[in-house]
Amino acid sequence: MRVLLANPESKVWSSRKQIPLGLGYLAAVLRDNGHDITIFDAAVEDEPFGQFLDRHDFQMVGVTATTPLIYEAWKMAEAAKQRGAITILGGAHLTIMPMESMEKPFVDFVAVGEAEDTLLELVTDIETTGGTNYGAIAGLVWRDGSGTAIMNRPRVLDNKIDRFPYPAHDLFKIDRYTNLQPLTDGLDPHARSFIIMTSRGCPYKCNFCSKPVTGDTWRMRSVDDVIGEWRWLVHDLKATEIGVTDDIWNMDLTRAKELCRRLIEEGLNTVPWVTVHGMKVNHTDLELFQLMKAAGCKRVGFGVESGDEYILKKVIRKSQTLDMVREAFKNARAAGLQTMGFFIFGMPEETAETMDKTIEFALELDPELANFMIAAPFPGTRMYDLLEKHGNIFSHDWQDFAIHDQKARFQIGDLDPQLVEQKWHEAYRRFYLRPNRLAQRLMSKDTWINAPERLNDARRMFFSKKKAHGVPALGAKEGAYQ
Ligand code: B12
Repeated sequence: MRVLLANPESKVWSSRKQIPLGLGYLAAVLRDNGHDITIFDAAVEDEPFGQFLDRHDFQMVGVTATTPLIYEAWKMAEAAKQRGAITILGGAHLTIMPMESMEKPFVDFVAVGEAEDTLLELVTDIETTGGTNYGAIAGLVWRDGSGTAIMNRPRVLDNKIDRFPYPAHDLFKIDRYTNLQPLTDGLDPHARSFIIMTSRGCPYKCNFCSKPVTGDTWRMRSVDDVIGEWRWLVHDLKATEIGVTDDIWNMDLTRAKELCRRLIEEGLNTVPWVTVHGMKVNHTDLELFQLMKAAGCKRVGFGVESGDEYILKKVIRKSQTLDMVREAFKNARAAGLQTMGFFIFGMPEETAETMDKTIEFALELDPELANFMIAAPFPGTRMYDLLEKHGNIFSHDWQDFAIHDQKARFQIGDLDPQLVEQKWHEAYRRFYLRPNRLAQRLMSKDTWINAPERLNDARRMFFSKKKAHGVPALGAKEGAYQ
């Protein structure tokens, strides 16, 4: 079957572009089974989606979506349906709210959860029987003869994830993607950047984290399988930068060390790599960071979230203490790695005092890069449920569910949304307007090459704008130091 897999363009998240890996996995599975697969990632294409569809003839069009991108995904599905294609949607948002999309007449199917098998079974069924077995495909939502949407039994997550082929990295226009942390310098801005996922999921239960696809599970690929893909990226696809994009690649410390040892043994440590989404501070020790350094890692990021022990333990339930964070930063630095910290402002129960502690903690840890975010309540999270019951979420427009935006999104108890925004700005000012940091920025090439954007970023991060809550800030972009 001729299948197009499409990724909508994010208006919020625009400066870092990396491949939608989920589509890469789906493409690989379908391709291995003889189907003709094309990928359209609106973030990097030159032409509008409709025009692209007019030049081709796809039998099926599949679109992926996270929560803030669902409207764009619907537009794509509608355009595909108008041209006669079978349409299917999948991804994080569809796994939380499959029926919302089934209400759209231009959506034929929704896949809930991981869909390597679901999509293959669907395509096979359509080709071989004309579509008589939809009811038997786990994880599929479809319409019966009377037009009623039916949700099949869920697909059980497979523990043996080595059986999935490597994502079809070669189907993406890789030269059009940015490096993995484009606004942070220190890494090659013209790198051929690939991402790799060595494990799926995370067992921790942080109140803000939306993980509909994997739930609270963690499943790892074998070191051999990961090394095989890494070798393909370096030797065949000529990667010059690699990003480990797991939620928690170091969950199993022994395996993490083994992976590093193998990268060294195989000579794959010549290509720099980063942990794009960070790693967890527990499950680390000095030896791990030393091995990572020797294996080519440049920079590690950690979800620090808060400098207040109560918020960390009782509100976020992060399962880490401030001392564990200190220890991880100390060890990473001792091993010669650059560090990066992610911090959140505006959790339920936050006060001026707890947010001040977060700022102080960022200053104490003093990572090369600090990324401050304002809490966003994604549906399906503990935080969302709490706010729905006891708080006030200002907007239920999914477009506003983006974390890298300077708006507070809710009120609960004594939490003051305006104070949250003030503290967020204060954090950026106090962290980056220190004389040594300012000097660093002024000496960085990026500051001068991208002067207009950087000025804009500075204005947005350092200074408050008076605005009504819940009104999206036009042109808002992600944190400039990500
Ligand atoms: C890498 C990543 C990014 C990257 C790249 C995203 C991209 N290019 O698409 C960057 C950094 C740019 C990013 C940005 C954002 N991200 Co992000 N990201 C991830 C991360 C860590 C990995 C995604 C991934 O590759 N997963 C691995 C693949 C195998 O899984 P998958 O994508 O879910 O795909 C499987 C199924 O969902 C399904 N499927 C997916 N698409 C489709 C399509 C069809 C047709 C079908 C049939 C099936 C299907 O089949 C796939 C294979 O099994 C996830 C966390 C996670 N573990 O998933 C968060 C995650 C997806 N991101 C999230 C969020 C919130 C965002 C942002 C909105 C953050 C923000 N700025 O506010 C932006 C949105 C931008 C965007 N493009 O969507 C949330 C989504 C929550 C939600 N409710 O939607 C997640 C789950 C993180 C979290 N725990 O909160 N993200």
